[in-house]
Amino acid sequence: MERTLILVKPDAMQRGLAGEILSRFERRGLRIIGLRLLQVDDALAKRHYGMHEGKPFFDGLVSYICASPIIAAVLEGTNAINAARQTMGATNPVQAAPGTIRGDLGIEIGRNLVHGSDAPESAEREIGLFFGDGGLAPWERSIDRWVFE
Ligand code: DAT
Ligand code: MG
Repeated sequence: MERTLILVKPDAMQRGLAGEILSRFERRGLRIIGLRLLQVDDALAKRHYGMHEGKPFFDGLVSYICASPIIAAVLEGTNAINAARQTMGATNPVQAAPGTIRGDLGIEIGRNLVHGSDAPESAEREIGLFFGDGGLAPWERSIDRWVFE
């Protein structure tokens, strides 16, 4: 069982695609154990995207993620990190496979709809950034057994 951090980015929020995007993860079998709507500020954006500092697209990336309220979600499931990234599709929507979120809903690399953690260490770090003050509600196994076991 693994956890991953998902962000529904401002372009998806502005286009009214939040439900569609969360629904695709849900239908895949990933459980929502944390969910919040928030406005990312410059400081949080720079921490979240710290590994990209110095790259030519960094400033644009930071202002993009701050452009409107976003949804942050923690998803849990078997191989949740890789499962979510498969459902998201490749970073550049033009290269993302049809059937993926980015492949079906986008065309611009700078407006690629969704973020997902890329490794267990980044998932832990990113979940801490967005849910460090709590707010996770892991399901009781007695409840989820009916669907997932
Ligand atoms: P991903 O979001 O698939 O994990 P990443 O971590 O390499 O991709 O990059 C973070 C974000 O930065 C990505 O979602 C979109 C933006 N980005 C990456 N490469 C870019 C590029 N060459 N030009 C513009 N934006 C880019
Ligand atoms: Mg990444």
